[in-house]
Amino acid sequence: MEIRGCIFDLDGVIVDTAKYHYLAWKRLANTLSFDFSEVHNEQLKGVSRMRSLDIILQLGNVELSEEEKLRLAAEKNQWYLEYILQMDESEILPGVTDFLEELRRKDVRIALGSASKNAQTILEKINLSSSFDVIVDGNMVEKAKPDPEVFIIGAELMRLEPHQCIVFEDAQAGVAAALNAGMYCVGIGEEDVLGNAHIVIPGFQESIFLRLRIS
Ligand code: B16
Ligand code: MG
Repeated sequence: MEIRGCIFDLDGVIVDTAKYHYLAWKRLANTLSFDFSEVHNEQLKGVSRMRSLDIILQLGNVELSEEEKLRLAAEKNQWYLEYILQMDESEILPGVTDFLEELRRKDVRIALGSASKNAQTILEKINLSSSFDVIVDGNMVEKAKPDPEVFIIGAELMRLEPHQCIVFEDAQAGVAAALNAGMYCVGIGEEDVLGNAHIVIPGFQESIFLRLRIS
């Protein structure tokens, strides 16, 4: 396995924006007169905005027109933006900055592969935009994870073949997308959730280079 590029998911890998998605979705559910728990929020990780809304409406047993759904999704995004506009570098998850710098020193190409349409804004707020050679976000893809599109585009823009890339993912849909793309996948989180990934690690640490054989 000769690894030339690394593709990073954003939410749950670089930063923990799931907590802000949760607060904004909960507020939306509450305006529709039902509650939404953090346990339910797990189902939304890595899932697109409109699919997330469908899952929430199903939980609350609410049926709405497409037009109304678009309006609610936009409203939720406004509330979510209020949170992410307050973000700064302190929210980068432990070990990420060192890992990205080490990859740069080793001349490994670096891409972002996120379902979020707010990815560029978040990277700017945490001052990490320049760490990525390529950024693929929810505005650039038609098919959501587990479709491999987001990672295939990432590899193409890095001018690499899928087998030359590692994907770092925290969500089941994202792990499936990476495997569907024919890439090596490192799960970030818990083994019992991300067991389909090639390896699972709790977070970024130095020894990971040895395990991944990036020289
Ligand atoms: P937005 P990722 C995903 O980001 C989140 O995990 C998921 O919860 C969210 O619904 C999705 O982005 C869309 O986000 O509403 O900002 O477009 O994990 O793929 O980086
Ligand atoms: Mg994620």
